[in-house]
Amino acid sequence: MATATTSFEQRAAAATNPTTKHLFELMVRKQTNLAVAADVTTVAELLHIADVLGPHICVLKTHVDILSDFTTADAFAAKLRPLADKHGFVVFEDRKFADIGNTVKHQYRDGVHRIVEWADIVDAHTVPGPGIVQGLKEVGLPRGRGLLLLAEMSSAGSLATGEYTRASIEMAKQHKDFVIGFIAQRAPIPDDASFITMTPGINLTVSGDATGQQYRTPAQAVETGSDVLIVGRGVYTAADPVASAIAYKQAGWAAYLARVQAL
Ligand code: S5P
Repeated sequence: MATATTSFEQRAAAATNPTTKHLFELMVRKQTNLAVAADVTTVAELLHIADVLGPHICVLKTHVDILSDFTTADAFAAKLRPLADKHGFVVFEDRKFADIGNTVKHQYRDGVHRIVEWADIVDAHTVPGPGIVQGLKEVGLPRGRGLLLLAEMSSAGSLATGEYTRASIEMAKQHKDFVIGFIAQRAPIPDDASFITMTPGINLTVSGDATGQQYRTPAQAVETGSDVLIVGRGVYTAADPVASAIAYKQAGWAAYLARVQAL
């Protein structure tokens, strides 16, 4: 099955990882491939975004370590998980683990954040080698969680290119039970539709920021094989974030339909 030619319905039916299946199913039901990057710094703002944008998104992406008033994982989960259930979205903690297997195991399971308790999906850099996947898998697989590997980045001058990207793809193939896909600018394995490609660096109006971020439009990203479009400031700093989320959702879904129907 090729990514470009296979519908999300077909990919949901074929999925073996429970998180992959759940995600594709809710994307189809809600007709959205929009992930919102809720890069705000208080829990109240994050929960507000989750509640008002929840109907329009398939993924809520968090950076829990920028929340200045985070108290306990239990309190956080008790507020966030009901919103994920109510609106039907998955929670992706963009932790970008990058250490040896033994250390990331603790960072995923322990500490103040206890990420595995409330995040359906996390992501990891591949720079340490396959031990990082092994460590995270020991914690996440028994809980039915999923991992994304960073195969490419959106920022200017990224070193995640060429051989690094190819090695990241191989690492994913070795751990298909737990690695559900990639953070990348284009589908890294275009002929394998079981992997999800999530793409940041998406904006409809600007082409970059002051610190190296580079943007493409939803249509450009979907054309190169992206399944889920990650939008941060394009939505949450807009004058009307709900209207903006709807605009991104519609642009992303139209591009997906065009891709599936064109082939
Ligand atoms: O390559 C990357 C990978 C990620 S996950 N480039 C990124 O920008 N991100 C994340 O996507 C980043 O951490 C931020 O949360 C979001 C992009 O935010 P925006 O405001 O630029 O849309």
